[in-house]
Amino acid sequence: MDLFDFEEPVLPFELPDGNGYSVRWNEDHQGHHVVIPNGELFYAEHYFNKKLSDRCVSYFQENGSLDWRNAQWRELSVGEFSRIEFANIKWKQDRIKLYGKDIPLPRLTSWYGDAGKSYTYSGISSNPNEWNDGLRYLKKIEQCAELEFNSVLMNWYRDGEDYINWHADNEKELGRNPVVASANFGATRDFVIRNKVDRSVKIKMPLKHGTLLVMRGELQHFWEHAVPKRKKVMQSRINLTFRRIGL
Ligand SMILES: O=C(O)CCC(=O)C(=O)O
Repeated sequence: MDLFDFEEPVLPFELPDGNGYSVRWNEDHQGHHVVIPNGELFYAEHYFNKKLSDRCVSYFQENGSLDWRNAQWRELSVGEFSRIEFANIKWKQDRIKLYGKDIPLPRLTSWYGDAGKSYTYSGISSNPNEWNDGLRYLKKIEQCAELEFNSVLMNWYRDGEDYINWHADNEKELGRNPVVASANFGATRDFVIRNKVDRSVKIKMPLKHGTLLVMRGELQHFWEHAVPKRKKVMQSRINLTFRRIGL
C-alpha cells in the first residue's frame, strides 16, 4: 500500500447546492476547511479527545451541593440555582425581554476574559470573570484559529429545551470580520446557520462532544446562527465561544 494512500474523512453534514461552496481536509488540524459564500468555517468533529472532553463536562459542572451526573438542573428555580457554588465556573441565569415579557434566559451563561473586556449581547452586559486553569488550557485552540483570544462566552444548555435564537456575533466590540471559535462538550446539538438575505439557505451541522468549529471571514455579517430546541435531548451540553474583544 502506498504510504500516502489514505481516505480523507467525509464532511459529516451537507452543504447547499450552488456556487461558492468548497471543502478541503486540513491534515495538520484534523478538520475540514469549508468555504461558503461570504464566509469560512473550520469544522473538526473530534478535535478534543474523549478523555479531555469528559473531563471538561465534569469540570464545568462540579459543585458543592448536587451530584452533577444525576442533577435535575431544569427543576431548580433561578434562586436555587444561584445558591449552588460551582467549583470552577461562575454560572448565572440572566433574564431577557421576549415579546414584551421578562423571562429567564433559556440557558445558563458565564463570561471569562482579560480584565476590562466586558461584553454586551441581547441587552445583557457582563464583566469578565478571571481566567482559570481549565479555560486557559482550552484557550490553546488559538493555535488552530491562528488568533489570540481575550475572552470566552460559555453557554450551558441543560437539555434540549434550552436553545439560542437566530443572531450573529456582530457586536461592535468584536470588530469587523470577527473570528469566533466554538468548543463543544456533552450532548450533540444541531448548530444551524442561515443566509441573512435568503433565509431558506441553511447549513445544519452537528456539534458533538469534542467538536471545534471556527467561524471567520465575513460570515457574521452575511449569515446568522442558532441552536434550536431539540426536545429529545436529555443531557447537558456546554459550549464555549472564544472571542477577541477590542484590539
Ligand atoms: O451554543 C452554540 O453553539 C452557539 C452559541 C452562540 O451562538 C453564542 O454564544 O453566540
